[in-house]
Amino acid sequence: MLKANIIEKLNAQVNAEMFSSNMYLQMSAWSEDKGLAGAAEFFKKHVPEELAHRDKFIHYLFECGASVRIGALEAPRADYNNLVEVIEAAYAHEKKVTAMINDIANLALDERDFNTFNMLQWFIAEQREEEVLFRGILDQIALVAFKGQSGEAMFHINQYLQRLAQTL
Ligand code: OFO
Repeated sequence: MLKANIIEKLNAQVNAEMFSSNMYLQMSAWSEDKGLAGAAEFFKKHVPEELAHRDKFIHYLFECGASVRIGALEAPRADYNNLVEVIEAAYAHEKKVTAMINDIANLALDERDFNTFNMLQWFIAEQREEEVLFRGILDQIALVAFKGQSGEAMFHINQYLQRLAQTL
């Protein structure tokens, strides 16, 4: 039996994962608009991944006999000045999600809810991977001195994202 405060946080996380999915879909659409097919593919790969995260939380709530409450979703940011800004926004978002997951883990420990704490281990590892992924892209961006300008560096990063998309 889950405590009400844990159920509330898990339901909030269900919404957060749906927001993440929409955010990546919007980032993919932005990239498509700019002719960045590699970036568009890379971001699109994250869309079902985030929905799979949502489903893991929903499944856990069901397993525990708790109710699922879907809330309203904010529209994700649609306008960016360049691709560097998009990647930075994705990285910042993943760091925010990591903080949310850590917050639930912290509460689970406070409540001695070891099942929830155990379930969250998968997400803690996943968030580490997500942060490593985006930090790695930002490293490549620095390496080719890409600051969002059109030209060789942008071509390079778009291709790099295309290759990364194949590995996701
Ligand atoms: Fe991108 O990990 Fe879920 O939100």
